[in-house]
Amino acid sequence: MDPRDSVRVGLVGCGFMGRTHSNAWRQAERFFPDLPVRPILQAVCARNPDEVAGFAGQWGYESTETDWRALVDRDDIDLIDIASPNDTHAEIAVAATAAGKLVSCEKPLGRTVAEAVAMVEAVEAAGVANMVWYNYRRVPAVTLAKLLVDEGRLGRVFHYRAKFLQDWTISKDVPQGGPATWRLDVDVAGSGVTGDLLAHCIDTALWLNGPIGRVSAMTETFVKERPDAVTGELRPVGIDDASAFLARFDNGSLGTFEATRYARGHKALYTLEINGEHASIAWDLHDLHRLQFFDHGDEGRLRGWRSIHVTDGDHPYMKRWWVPGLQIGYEHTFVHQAADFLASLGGGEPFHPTFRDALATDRVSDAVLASAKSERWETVAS
Ligand code: SOE
Repeated sequence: MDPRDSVRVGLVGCGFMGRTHSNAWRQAERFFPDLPVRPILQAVCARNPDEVAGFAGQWGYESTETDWRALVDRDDIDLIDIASPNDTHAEIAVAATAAGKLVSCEKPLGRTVAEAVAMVEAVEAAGVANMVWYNYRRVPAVTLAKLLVDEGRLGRVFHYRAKFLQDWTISKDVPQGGPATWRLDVDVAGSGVTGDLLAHCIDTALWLNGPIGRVSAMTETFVKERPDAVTGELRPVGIDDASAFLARFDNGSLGTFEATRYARGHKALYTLEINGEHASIAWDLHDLHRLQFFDHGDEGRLRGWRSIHVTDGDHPYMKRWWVPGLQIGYEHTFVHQAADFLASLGGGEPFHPTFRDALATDRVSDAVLASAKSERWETVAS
């Protein structure tokens, strides 16, 4: 019998994110053996009985459900982990909270600010621990960037630049709706690349560079009609295929952001750069274990961009993995998130991003969409 406390996880959804979360709960225990709270993969829920049974067997869940309400009602579940499409987030989170569960939720928090506000109010009124899976904060190189910013190494920040580029929806034959392409259906997703991709860029930006006050945006829907994945019927497309915006941060710096699924050749190119008075930082998801750092304080003859291979024992999270020089990848960011959340439950550092942090991201996304519509600068609500 393990003397440590445990958290019995009930996962909703067994798609791409269901796999990243399941792997995270499993590996957190193995690679962070000193965690004060141990995750137990108690149950997984999805509508298709065969699919959910197969998933449970593959990832080691002890039981299955086909209705999330039954999962939420169970006494042997402590945490509801929401990895289902965006249109389910608010309803499940609010019900889970009412049942006294801890809640973790995929991004974006809500399809709209109104949904996100309801979710924040629910978790805060109930006083239950909560988190949103903005996983890129926990790429060790990005966490190192945060430490360098917090140490004041950049000085006054002038520019923040981020983009997230993909190319998987260029063909007009890609359908909307259904289990694989719900991200293209506005009723399910809430928005297109603004909520799906820019939301990552915004979350990291708010974390690294503080609040955004005003935005000026443009969006475009390049393919106006797509077949429904279930009926095959052509339907108007309601999502933004591409979204770009200018931002004014409260610290006086200027931001430029871009996300698209129409950048031929790019699959998931998330890049960010910050330019400060004394130093600059740059990071690229396709080379995720490296942080580029330029320090103007270096001796002039040797001054230049350093490419830091973030794999050493004194780099964030890296002593948990292999030996210096050996890289880790995308899935580890979720493991770090699960481990940090479990540590916080056991009395460790408070966990971020919470639902309230993710609401701030939703508010920026909302202002971006409003500005694209109004063709004017919009103030981000607080
Ligand atoms: C979309 O293709 C997607 O899977 C996003 O939904 C994820 O959040 C992002 O990390 C990768 O791209």
